[in-house]
Amino acid sequence: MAPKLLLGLLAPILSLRMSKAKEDAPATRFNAPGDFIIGGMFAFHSKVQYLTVDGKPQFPACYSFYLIGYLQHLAMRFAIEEINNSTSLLPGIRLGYEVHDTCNNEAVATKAALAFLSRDPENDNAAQCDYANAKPRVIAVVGPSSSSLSMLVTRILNFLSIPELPIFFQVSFGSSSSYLSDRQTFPSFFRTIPSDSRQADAIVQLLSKFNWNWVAALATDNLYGRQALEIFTQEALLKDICVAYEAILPDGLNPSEQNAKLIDIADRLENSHINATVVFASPEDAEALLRAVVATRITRRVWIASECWSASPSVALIPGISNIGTLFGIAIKSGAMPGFAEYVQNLLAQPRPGRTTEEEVNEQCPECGSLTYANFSRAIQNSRFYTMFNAYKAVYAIGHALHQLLHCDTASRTCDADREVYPWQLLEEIARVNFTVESEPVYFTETGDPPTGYDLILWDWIPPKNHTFGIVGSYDALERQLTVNESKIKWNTEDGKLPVSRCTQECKPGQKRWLRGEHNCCYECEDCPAGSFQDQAHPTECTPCPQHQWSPAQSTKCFNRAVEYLEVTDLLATIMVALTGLTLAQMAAVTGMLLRHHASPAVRYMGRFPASTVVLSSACCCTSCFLFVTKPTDTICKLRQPIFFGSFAVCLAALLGTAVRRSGLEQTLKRRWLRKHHMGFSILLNTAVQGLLCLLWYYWNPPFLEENTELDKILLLQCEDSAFPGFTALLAHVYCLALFCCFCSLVGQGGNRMDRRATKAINFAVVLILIIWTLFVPAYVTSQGKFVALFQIFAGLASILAIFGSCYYPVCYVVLFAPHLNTDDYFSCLPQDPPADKEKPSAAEAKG
Ligand SMILES: *[C@@H]1O[C@H](CO)[C@@H](O)[C@H](O)[C@H]1NC(C)=O
Ligand SMILES: *[C@@H]1O[C@H](CO)[C@@H](O)[C@H](O)[C@H]1NC(C)=O
Ligand SMILES: *[C@@H]1O[C@H](CO)[C@@H](O)[C@H](O)[C@H]1NC(C)=O
Ligand SMILES: *[C@@H]1O[C@H](CO)[C@@H](O)[C@H](O)[C@H]1NC(C)=O
Ligand SMILES: *[C@@H]1O[C@H](CO)[C@@H](O)[C@H](O)[C@H]1NC(C)=O
Ligand SMILES: *[C@@H]1O[C@H](CO)[C@@H](O)[C@H](O)[C@H]1NC(C)=O
Ligand SMILES: CC(=O)N[C@H]1CO[C@H](CO)[C@@H](O)[C@@H]1O
Repeated sequence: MAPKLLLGLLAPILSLRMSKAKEDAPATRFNAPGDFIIGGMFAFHSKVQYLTVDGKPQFPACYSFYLIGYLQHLAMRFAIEEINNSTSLLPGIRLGYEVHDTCNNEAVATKAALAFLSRDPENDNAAQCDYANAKPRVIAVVGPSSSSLSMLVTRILNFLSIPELPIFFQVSFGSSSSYLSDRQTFPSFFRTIPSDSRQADAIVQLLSKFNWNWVAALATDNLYGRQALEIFTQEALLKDICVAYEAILPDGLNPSEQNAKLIDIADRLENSHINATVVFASPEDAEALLRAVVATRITRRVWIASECWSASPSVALIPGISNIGTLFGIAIKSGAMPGFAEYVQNLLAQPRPGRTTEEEVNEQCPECGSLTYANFSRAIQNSRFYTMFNAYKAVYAIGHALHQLLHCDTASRTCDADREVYPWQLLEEIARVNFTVESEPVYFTETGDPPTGYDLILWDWIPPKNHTFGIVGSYDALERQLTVNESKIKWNTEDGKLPVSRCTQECKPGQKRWLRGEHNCCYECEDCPAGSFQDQAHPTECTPCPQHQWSPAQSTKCFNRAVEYLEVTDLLATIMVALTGLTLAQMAAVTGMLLRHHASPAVRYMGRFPASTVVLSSACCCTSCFLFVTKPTDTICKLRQPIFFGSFAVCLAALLGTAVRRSGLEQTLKRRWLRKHHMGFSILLNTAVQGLLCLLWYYWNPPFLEENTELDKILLLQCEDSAFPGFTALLAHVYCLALFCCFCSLVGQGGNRMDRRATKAINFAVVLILIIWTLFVPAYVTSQGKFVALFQIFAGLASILAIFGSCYYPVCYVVLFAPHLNTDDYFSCLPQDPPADKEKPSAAEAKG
């Protein structure tokens, strides 16, 4: 139904060709007979005119000869002839061709497409209704170049078949629209040029490479331009490039209106100070635009030309174009076609068969009769930058597919020439081709796209009227990577330096962006504060450093903090350790002396139990000091305070017991057992209190290893003795104990002279201890850092020395230097009673 309707609508077009019926078809300029015919659609002209004759609208008339389109068709013919000559590809098979001019126009292209469908080349009306199993004259179509025409032609060709079974396929060489990658809509479309999405990627990479993020984008008013612009804007946004000005170039206006609009666009570009402009345009539109730009005297900007006009000779020849600045072009990567220049030269020199049928020539191409090689020499010189090679590759792709389909055997040089070939079979085969031509790989992805990349070209103007295109980089379509050789780029700026196109200058490393306005290319910069850093992935944020690291202000990274803790090697700690050692040494000396003279009255007066308790516990307390000057671990943190305060409390408890005895307060105790064992009781009780406080502490809020980061650049390992009920409670208990001891030694009335002296000594020691710890508290509370722990060691050592100094040194003095005083009498001791002493030491002392 639908196909018939379409044919009905197209009948007037079809009848046009019918009137041109000729007798037997000779080889003409645009046709050659062969076993298989390849169709070609090329734009020999770029414009059409809609004329009316006697008020009747006419078929559009083509004008404005398009040299590159003509060369593309020659490249196709060159490839066909090469394949015909070849003994390895399609041996013995002759390919023919049938080429039509599209004039870059939908109506003209439709006519050409329908011509391919007709059974009889001379009768377009012989259209068939069932193409599914038909064998059209043309097995494949190369072209057309423009994306919109490709879509139209693909649709027409597929429309006339059973929808799921495309009968024609095209290998297009110039249609870059990414819509054509849609396999649902264009199942039979293949192409030898990359899709526009790759081009957008390449341009965005180029902009990023040179740090241009404030750009303008202009596009032709057609499907190609609008779509390329859309894809580019999207890709740019992802890479933080702002398209600050966007415009569609005018189309279809009369020349003066069009020029006015272009001048307006150029004025805006001039006033915006945007230094980089991307132009997706057809060569004609680009030429018109750049004429306006040259007229507006915009100079020293950067221009990026899309693949369509990246090497357009007509643009390059605009007078004064060399002032516009630096022009980059994205050109489709192509290869050399050795022999092509000679081929064209020979062809144009030959007397052409087309000349005889002047009518046929004039119908398609009136200019073609007068062409000489000189017209093409410049384009052929630069053929690298045009799409000729892609037409050439397209023909080879068809040739290779046919080669497979006909089961050609290269060794025996035979093909199954009689095989029926349907276009849909060729379609399957072409999806599988994989070969190289002129060392360029040719195959098609699932979307019908090739593995072709781009060349980045730089225009160079040679005064007065010459130019060259230099290749300064390339884009790999598989890797999706643009590489640019910067040393080859000559910047056309005042100072020859890289031009800048940014809304605001880039932030320095270590600064974050403070966005202003809607564009995220416009911002102010702010230093990241110390303790945070700026990473490239989040330009608008400062990321805080992890706990174990630090950073100065305006930093791009964090540094590991130096781990510090109180070590023996620190000077103060060394001094403390030495002091501790000395204390332990004098303790050992005193102990040794006491042991040696254990029988002397002076020593016996002191009593063994309290003396040994004091010595042992203060030794323990001293030893615990070493736990404060090693690398702290959690266990050490948990152990050190209980050991320190526990032993110190035992020491004080023993002192308290002695004080109670010497001061005679013992007698005031009610219970007899208490009177007898008050010393042991005091020790037990105070140990129990310490134990209980520790239990509470460890249950509630135990000490732990702290990684202190308050100081810059340093990770301080220290034990955190949580305030309450831990450290404070232990300290308070010890302090109260000392206070009580002081109280007892003050209140008590000693029995005899010696007892009073002993009480005074204890009192003196305890008062010293109280002073030391009273001073300790404010010093401890107000200080910070690793040396704080030393205060505690110092206080502990001083307390122990105070006890030894006032209680033991006098005894030692008497024993060593005043033997005349070392008598029972002097010490008011009980007469020596060794057996009792040995069996019941505490009882013996109790009597003292
Ligand atoms: C094909 O072969 C003919 C005759 O051998 C030769 O003149 C012609 O140049 C060849 N064409 C190509 C494209 O190789
Ligand atoms: C080809 O070159 C000749 C001589 O330079 C010129 O007169 C003619 O217009 C050119 N043809 C085309 C189509 O450009
Ligand atoms: C094409 O063939 C080459 C080897 O001849 C192979 O490495 C490559 O993967 C093939 N490519 C595809 C798309 O099949
Ligand atoms: C243009 O420059 C190229 C390379 O520098 C040179 O080969 C060519 O002859 C020049 N053409 C003209 C018309 O000056
Ligand atoms: C870049 O171009 C220079 C010549 O202009 C060449 O010497 C150099 O090798 C090229 N570098 C790369 C990476 O291709
Ligand atoms: C463009 O270049 C000019 C001069 O080289 C400079 O003053 C201006 O700031 C640049 N514009 C942008 C947007 O970078
Ligand atoms: C081997 C062969 O058939 N070569 C022919 C290929 O086609 C050209 C014309 O396009 C002929 O000239 C060759 O003879």
